[in-house]
Amino acid sequence: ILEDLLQIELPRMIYTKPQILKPPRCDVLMMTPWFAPIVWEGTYNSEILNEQFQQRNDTVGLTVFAIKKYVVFLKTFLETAETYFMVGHRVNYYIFTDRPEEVPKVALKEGRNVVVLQVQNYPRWQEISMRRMEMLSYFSQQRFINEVSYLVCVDVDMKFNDQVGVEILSDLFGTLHPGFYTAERRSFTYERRPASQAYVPSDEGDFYYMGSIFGGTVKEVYKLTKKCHEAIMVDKANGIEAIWQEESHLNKYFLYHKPTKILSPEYMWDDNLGRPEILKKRRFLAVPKNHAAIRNK
Ligand code: 2GW
Ligand code: MN
Repeated sequence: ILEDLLQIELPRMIYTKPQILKPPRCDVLMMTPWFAPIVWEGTYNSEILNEQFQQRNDTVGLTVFAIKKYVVFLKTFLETAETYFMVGHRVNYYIFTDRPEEVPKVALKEGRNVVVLQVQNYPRWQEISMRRMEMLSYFSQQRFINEVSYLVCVDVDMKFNDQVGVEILSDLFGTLHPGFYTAERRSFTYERRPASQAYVPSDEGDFYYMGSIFGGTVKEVYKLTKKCHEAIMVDKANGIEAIWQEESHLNKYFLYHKPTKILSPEYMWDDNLGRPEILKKRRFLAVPKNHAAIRNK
């Protein structure tokens, strides 16, 4: 990837110069202590990023699971992704489902494809959520590695509401949970029982990341999902399940494998949390769901 970057030559471009004494945002943290950018509106220039990415002609994979009744979320998810996700770039949508015949036909722009991957269903919802790690690791090495450069792995009960583009891409990225980005470390809902593989001691932890959107290169996503799946299996053998299922394991992973980029809550928002001043865009939104109706089998 670095080699590819070195061969990119940008055309003449006109834009206002960066100002060393006038950072674009003073109200939010733009960089972690390990020098990973935190992506907020106003901190990057899409024109430059798009030009660089365009020259590489890479494809981005967007993975989503729609098991049982969750197929109802696919139409809005795909339609809004066509409007806002990686506009102008090549995209493969990978839809994991047990109901392939219920995947809606949505009109796709050029360079964009839907791939339906049939998978089994699990009776417990916790298992449906956690088994995503197993299936993502399996398909990463079987298929995704040959088809895309980056993977973006998301929940399906979501809609795109503004641009989500190549600014999110990096070797390994996670997203700040919208409910915890201002919270103290002690209030992060990490797994706190030492018996679980997802255990995080009370004096450690950088951020609380949300399980509903993460990604990176196929290689990094493979390593992450494989390790999380293995940890989930060890827990299972020990008769323990982490408090927030695979989200807990993801948080443990990111503590000891620092993400190279972090997405602000613009990339995972829930309107139940209001509209704070620092939030200039709401790019990816939770779709309200009737828990009783949608979640029963
Ligand atoms: C069924 C009953 C109860 C909960 C989930 C499900 C279910 C989930 C299902 O019947 N079919 C299905 O495809 N799913 C997939 O799992 C779907 O992709 C969904 O977006 C994902 C996570 O379930 P969800 O969205 O209902 O849970 P949230 O929105 O509370 O998710 C957070 O917590 C989860 C773990 O508890 C995950 O970490 C998730 O990434 C978080 O956003
Ligand atoms: Mn969800």
